[in-house]
Amino acid sequence: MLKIARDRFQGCLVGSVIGDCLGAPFEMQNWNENGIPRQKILSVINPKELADKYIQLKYTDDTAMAKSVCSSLLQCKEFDAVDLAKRFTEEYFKEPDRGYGSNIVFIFEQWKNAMKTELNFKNVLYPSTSQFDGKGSYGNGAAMRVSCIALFTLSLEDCIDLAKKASILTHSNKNGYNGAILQALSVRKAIRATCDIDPIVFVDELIDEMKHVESFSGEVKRNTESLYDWTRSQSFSFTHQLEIIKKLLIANNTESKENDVKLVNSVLGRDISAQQAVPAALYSFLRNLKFGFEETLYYAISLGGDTDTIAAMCGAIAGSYYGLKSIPHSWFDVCEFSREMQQFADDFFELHKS
Ligand code: 8NA
Ligand code: MG
Ligand code: MG
Ligand code: MG
Repeated sequence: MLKIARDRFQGCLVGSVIGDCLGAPFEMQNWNENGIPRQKILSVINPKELADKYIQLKYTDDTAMAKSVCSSLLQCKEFDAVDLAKRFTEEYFKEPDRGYGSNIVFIFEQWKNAMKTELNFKNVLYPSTSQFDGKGSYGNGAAMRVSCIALFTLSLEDCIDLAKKASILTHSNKNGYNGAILQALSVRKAIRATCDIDPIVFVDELIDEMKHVESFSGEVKRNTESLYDWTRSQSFSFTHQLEIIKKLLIANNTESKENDVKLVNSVLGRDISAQQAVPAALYSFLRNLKFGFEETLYYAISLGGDTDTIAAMCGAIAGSYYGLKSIPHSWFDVCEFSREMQQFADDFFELHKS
């Protein structure tokens, strides 16, 4: 039996939807290297002020797709590629204006046709593996939806295997699915932490795990040059990015947020690729361990760029560690679908009790 508090299951999925809803108003609004000023963020999402307002902050594609992964795993009690593809497709055509990436929608269209002609998805991976001249998508759209896989699986191997399977359906590029694996592993580690997290140990363990994962999906080149040389390196790997995160954490720039954001944006990035968004989300969590859930989320959003997705992934990791109790009530109340995500978390929790 898995001994993890229900509160942390809830924190994971509620943290994810809250990150999505709170980050969405800032998405792609600020490409300044200094990111988004704290005052600007507080003027929109300060929990004290939101408590008096009768507004609803809408979720985006991140939650729309996470919803399908949760409901598919809970209903099928195992990974079922065709079931998940159908749910993604139905969800998209029900509400196409949730801010989906510009290429993923072609996959939904092909699946819709497959559903109409009842060919029964002979090759459910065909649309994904055909994208970008066969290279597949490396967008962050797989990573943003896989956090619940860390709640569903017990072993490390199953977590990696399922994160990959749930990703390649739409993101067959190795950086697209490996980014999703890193996100699922980060949630897994955060939710299982039994004492204060040492950020360096956390990263070192992820480096070992990702080295193993990436050794199966292309060469992982090691470079002993400086931080900047690494980021210019042609052969991208998440293992490299984790080494950069470790260097940033050791340099420990927690005193000056402005300088830190500038540096992080130049060495990690914060765009719609998994290569940039997943490390940015993980770093946001690890850098702010002293400050708690709320500050962590402000920081993730302050990077700018793909703020809803970075905040959704960071929110899932942070929520898994701090638990639902650490999330301001007014955020829970104003964010669309928080209650439903809490119910999904309860359902995953119950699975492990039986
Ligand atoms: P996706 O799979 O369509 O990828 C997003 C974009 O990344 C593509 O449209 C391409 O421009 C680029 N891309 C991905 N793979 C490759 C490749 N192999 N070669 C060249 N370019 C590539 O969508 P997704 O599901 O990964 O979504 C990624 C992000 O985009 C999400 O954060 C999502 O929220 C969305 N997004 C939407 C808006 C909006 O307002 N509609 C704004 C920002 C981000
Ligand atoms: Mg989105
Ligand atoms: Mg986004
Ligand atoms: Mg997004």
